[in-house]
Amino acid sequence: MAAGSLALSRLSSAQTAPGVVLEIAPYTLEASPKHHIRTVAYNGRVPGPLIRMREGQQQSVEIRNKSANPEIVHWHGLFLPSEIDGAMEEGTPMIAPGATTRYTMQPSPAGFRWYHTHTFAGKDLTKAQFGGLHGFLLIEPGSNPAPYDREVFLALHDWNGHFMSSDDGYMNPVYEVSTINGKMLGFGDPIQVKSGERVLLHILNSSPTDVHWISFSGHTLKVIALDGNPVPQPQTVPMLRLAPAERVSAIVEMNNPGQWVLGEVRKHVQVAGMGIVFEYANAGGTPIWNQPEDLVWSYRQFANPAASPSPAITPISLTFDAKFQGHGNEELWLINGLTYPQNSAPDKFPRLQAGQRYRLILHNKSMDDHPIHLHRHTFEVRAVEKGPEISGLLKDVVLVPAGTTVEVEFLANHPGKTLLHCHQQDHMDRGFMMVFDYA
Ligand SMILES: [Cu+2]
Repeated sequence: MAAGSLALSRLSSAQTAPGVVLEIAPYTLEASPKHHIRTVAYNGRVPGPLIRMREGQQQSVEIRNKSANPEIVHWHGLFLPSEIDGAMEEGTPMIAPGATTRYTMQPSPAGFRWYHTHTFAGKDLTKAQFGGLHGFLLIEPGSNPAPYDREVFLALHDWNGHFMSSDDGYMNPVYEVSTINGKMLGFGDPIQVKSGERVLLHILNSSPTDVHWISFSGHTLKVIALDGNPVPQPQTVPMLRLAPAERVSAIVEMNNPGQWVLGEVRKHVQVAGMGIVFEYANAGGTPIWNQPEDLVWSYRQFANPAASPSPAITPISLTFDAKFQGHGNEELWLINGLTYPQNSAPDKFPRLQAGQRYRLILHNKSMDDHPIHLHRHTFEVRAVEKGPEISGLLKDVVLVPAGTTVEVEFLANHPGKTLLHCHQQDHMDRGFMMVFDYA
């Protein structure tokens, strides 16, 4: 990345923000005194450091790979050129073991983003997103109204997975350990709060494969942003659902003194460790968990009704399905009947035109739910769940439940190779990807 280095030295004295340095190296995570997980991490911690950047301000980045395998850092939710976005399928170079890469970026859009590895795991459920290579990234807007007293960043993650054959014969990862910010419930430091505070929670699901359901006992969550983008209709909800790679930003009024658990609603996942204690100043007693009865979530409640018929939009129909390869074997994932990279040959998919608005019709014929992520763009969710069309819900990941169709629109205004894929690592590894090219 010689060009990147030159750009760095030319700009560093003028307008470039102080550099972000990420060092990728082996690390042993202590999820609890009985759970030591050998993994790879950024800067010797899981999650990696919270990175704050200013929207539009030139930012230098240095990535040192001190691990034994080639690495790559994807900046999830940003509008970056394909060469640095962080997917080899788009042409970003891998960083060889022992190598360092440097480049500059112009971070946008503002909001809660994240960064993570974008490598292949295959049968090794310690690699790629199964490991510790993920961290929070906050792109601060030019002006920050900050109507809250404090921000708390939480990352949900699952560890020590192994493949298990499900009823339908497909192989799915199951996990022994689940954490929030790298710790099992009861083994991390409680989050200290004060009565009367307004806390802005930024929650990331960095799980390699699993959807998570989160509630905060004794409190409600006012959702103000999804995937870092303000929602048109903020709502107070009893719990959150986060598919892999999704983010939820929610305000909590700290008005119920005591010690409370924020955790996974499904008991077996909380027992595996997914929970964290919030402790009010001077509160005694033991942490309380109130078990909700039902799982409740809807994207629709945060959106506006669709206003008027959309202008000229080009539809692109994408059908997701699996090819069964025999009982107990891993299935192959197909988009319009083809797996990656066969599905991304120039004659197979439409080449996007810059300036054109597209509607992706995501038709899930399979028996699994898929969190679909589009790189380098934000999309607007237009059709989801049952009911009329919606507008104003801006995301970069959308969960497409089994047997349903979800429709999203995006403006093709960032020319360059663009990856669309299922964010479930094992699905991605088995062909659930495709690359759009456009000039
Ligand atoms: Cu999937």
